Amino acid sequence: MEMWFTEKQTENVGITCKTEKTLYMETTQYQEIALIQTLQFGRMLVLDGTVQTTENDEFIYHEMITHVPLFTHPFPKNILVVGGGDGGAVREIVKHPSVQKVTLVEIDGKVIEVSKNFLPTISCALENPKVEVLVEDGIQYVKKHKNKFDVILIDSTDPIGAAVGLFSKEFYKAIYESLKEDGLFVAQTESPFFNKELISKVYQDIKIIFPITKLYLCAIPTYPSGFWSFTMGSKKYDPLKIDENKIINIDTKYYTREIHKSAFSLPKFVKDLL
Ligand code: AG3
Repeated sequence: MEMWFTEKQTENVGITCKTEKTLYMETTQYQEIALIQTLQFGRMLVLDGTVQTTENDEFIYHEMITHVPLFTHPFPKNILVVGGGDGGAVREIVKHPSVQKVTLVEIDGKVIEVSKNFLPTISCALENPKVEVLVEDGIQYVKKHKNKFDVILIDSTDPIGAAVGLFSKEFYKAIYESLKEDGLFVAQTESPFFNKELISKVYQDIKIIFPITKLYLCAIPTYPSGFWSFTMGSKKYDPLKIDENKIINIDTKYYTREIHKSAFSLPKFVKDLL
């Protein structure tokens, strides 16, 4: 008997993967967590039926959510990740020698536990001495800490349930306050094909608060439409005016100097959303 997993990405579109077995499944206070062994993508973390990360394509998302902002800031020392309990973003952040401390604030401790147990190549840096892992509400955490971080990353799920507040103008204001005077942040902002209104709204909201607002793109096979966006809000540094020589050699599979620039070249229909 063949087993297949389908994420219904929209009312009318889905992604279907042949699976070997379900390694773990549990419903927490926040969501249903599943860890599935797929043939094409390796192990896959699924939250409330939506694919969060897979062993084979996670590098694209995790490199792009981290290295673009960390190379935009000339000397990022203190980093906050909201969400991202799988640890993929943290693994990339600690590759930057300037980084002294990474704080990961994940609302659902089970996501961290499951990733540590089943996704060792993704969660491997969670035990790094520079990393502090906190299980609490990221929105409350950001509100409590002012003028503290060089870079903040919002590594969230889709804007449903507990994550809705992470896409709000009020939260972006709190992020502004939580950043140092030359700080910057990046949020994952969904698919330009399937989430057009969300992308427009988020961009406008961030633009009112941050002097520099930029959207960038990458291709991720397992996410809806395969085409993904991130939005950056920055107080001082422009990601397109960086000193390229400051991009040092760190071990990556997707991110390059060229990609750092080209990711900001937007197709006409995406530009028109902004
Ligand atoms: N967070 C973004 C996942 C969104 C995918 N959406 C979907 N499959 N419907 C990924 C977290 C990885 N650290």
